Amino acid sequence: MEANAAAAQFRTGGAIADVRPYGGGNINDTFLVSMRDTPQRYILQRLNPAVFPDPGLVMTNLRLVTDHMHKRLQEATETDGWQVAEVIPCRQGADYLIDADGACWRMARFIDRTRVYETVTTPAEAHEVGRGLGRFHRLLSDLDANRLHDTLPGFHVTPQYLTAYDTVSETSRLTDASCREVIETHRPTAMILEEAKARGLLPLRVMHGDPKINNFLFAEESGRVVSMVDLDTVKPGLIQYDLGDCLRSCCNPAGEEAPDLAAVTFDLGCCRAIIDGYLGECASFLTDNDLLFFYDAVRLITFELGLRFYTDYLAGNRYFKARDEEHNLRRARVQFHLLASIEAQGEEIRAMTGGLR
Ligand code: GN1
Ligand code: MG
Repeated sequence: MEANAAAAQFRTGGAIADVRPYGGGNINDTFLVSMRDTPQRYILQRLNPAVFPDPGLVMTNLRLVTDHMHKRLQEATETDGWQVAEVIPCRQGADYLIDADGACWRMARFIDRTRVYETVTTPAEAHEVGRGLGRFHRLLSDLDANRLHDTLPGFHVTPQYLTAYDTVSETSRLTDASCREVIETHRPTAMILEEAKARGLLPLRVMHGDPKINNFLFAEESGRVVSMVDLDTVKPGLIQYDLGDCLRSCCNPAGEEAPDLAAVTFDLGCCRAIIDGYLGECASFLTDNDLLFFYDAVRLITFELGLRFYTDYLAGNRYFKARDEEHNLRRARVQFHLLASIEAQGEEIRAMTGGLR
């Protein structure tokens, strides 16, 4: 189904003026829908069926999480202007639409007077990102994570990505010596968070799953983060992966698509500001163990994303959208380069996130 036809199936309550591609997601297709007679805009998304085989579960999670946040915000005396994207049902009343090809479409109200960034450029922005992620975790801290579905089994379970890599690399005609070396050096560390989870050191909580910089909405006027979007990957998991992924994404000023590896570094000032903003929201419910594992999480999630990109390169670019055959290889190199920068500054990062173990 075309995006125009899909948009017409939802309860926007008026004539649609324009539907255009929006944002740069690596998995789903996203569109911005504008109306002819009102300024209200909408976000329309087509979920990638190869990645999300059971979109009904994604939407159930979305409902649970957004309803819970709404409830907590209604009870709060100070909401700081935090907003939760409202799900727009289809004309038949369901939360989503399955087209003739089996793909899932869904729509949300666009949160107006906000903007997204592709990189963090000031300490104030970094602090806001940390505060935003902390707010998200805090609002959901009393939602029983077991009520959510695991929509992407194996997502952010590093040892499983290693198993997938081992399988693919056996048969792929492609290889890259330096990526292989990084993977073999880091293989022994891949279990650290899963082991801590299994030993009961880290509790299962509600995680966002993809807290990269362009999933934070900044209010145009105040510059404050007022929402987190892209809730497809919300699931029961470790919040360590979230803070780790947020630092991985935001503290690399050159971005994931950096053409020049030399520009890829992990910015400690940005890291400090994000952690500061985050702890300001979450310190009250985090345990000592939570803090202790934050450094491992930054390191692990950066390694994991590099491994995922590299495996997809070896597999012929089946998961992440890629512009050319080597796009995922270049993305992998960026993450592995960032990993080296993180490890070179390991002591400093550990000191910021919970001291030495
Ligand atoms: C994917 O599609 P997007 O850009 O929202 C991926 C994340 C990665 C990210 C890297 C479901 O997210 O895990 O961190 O690319 N999402 C999924 O840019 O695999
Ligand atoms: Mg995403």
